Amino acid sequence: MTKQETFQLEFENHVKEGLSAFPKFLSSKYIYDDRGDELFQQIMALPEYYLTKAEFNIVETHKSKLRKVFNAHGAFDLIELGAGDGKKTKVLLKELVLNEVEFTYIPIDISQHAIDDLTHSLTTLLPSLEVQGEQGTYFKVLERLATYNKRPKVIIVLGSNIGNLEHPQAIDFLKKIKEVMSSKDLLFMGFDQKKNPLTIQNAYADSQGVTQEFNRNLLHRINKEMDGNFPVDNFEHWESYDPETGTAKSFLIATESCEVEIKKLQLKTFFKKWETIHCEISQKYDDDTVEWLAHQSGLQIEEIYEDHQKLFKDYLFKI
Ligand code: AVJ
Repeated sequence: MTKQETFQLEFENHVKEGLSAFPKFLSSKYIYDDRGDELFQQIMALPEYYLTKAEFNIVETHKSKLRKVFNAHGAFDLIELGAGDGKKTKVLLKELVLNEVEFTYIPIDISQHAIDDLTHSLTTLLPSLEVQGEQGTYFKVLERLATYNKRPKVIIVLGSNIGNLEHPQAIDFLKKIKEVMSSKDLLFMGFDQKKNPLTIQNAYADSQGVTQEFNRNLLHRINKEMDGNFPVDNFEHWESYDPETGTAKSFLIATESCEVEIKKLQLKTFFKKWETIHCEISQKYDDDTVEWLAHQSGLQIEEIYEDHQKLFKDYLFKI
């Protein structure tokens, strides 16, 4: 079975489980097909979605400090998990290349398409940059790199992607990264911060309804890929941020009762009016929580970088 087929089967089993459960759920992990990627690009450009701008500001403000920290032990591999379009990373890469730092940029992504696009745009922007894209799941590639690469590693994970994980899963994720790290290696990772609840609420319930379309893409994918008949327009997006736990949760809510049939799964599922599907969490953090996650995972915080509006932080960890 190809990787693609395995992932598709995983998606189908997830849909079966999530839509048979009470309360129902579907994971945001499956939003990202081509259309989902495009909608996320649109989200990053929204005025309400402060995360991308804030982290861009961090990288821009602290780039020369970061260059020195990353380069402290000489030539290194800069490994990025979840490369995306690399707007923030490009600031770092440019800083390193212009200062003639010796390093190789290794973006890892599940999508070969994303890697090819990124590699292509980088050869135009920074012709002297050494890029070695790796297609695959983060940990398989990381393990492979750890066994034959002798240079110090700087692993970067931007965008508060860890926020989609519940704390126990986040700890597993950090532990797996820690396992491939040696004493000279670094981890540089974004964590969106607790702040005025309204700022968070607005970032995930934008006025143009892009986030609604982003979530609805899950239903569109089920209709298209599993021969389903979700009346997608009858599912409205709802965002709920809990300032105590720091968890922003997104839901799709049925505004009418309906029966949905998904032929490929031989599944019929009924929605009562106002029934929910939980789609995503976007966890918000503070220093104590990140400190606790690091401690649980065997990592240590070395440095904390913040944007000028104090909305977002990137943490530098070592083992
Ligand atoms: C890609 C996980 C960082 O949770 O902020 C954006 C995804 N969801 N708007 C986030 C997302 C709704 C995003 N991450």
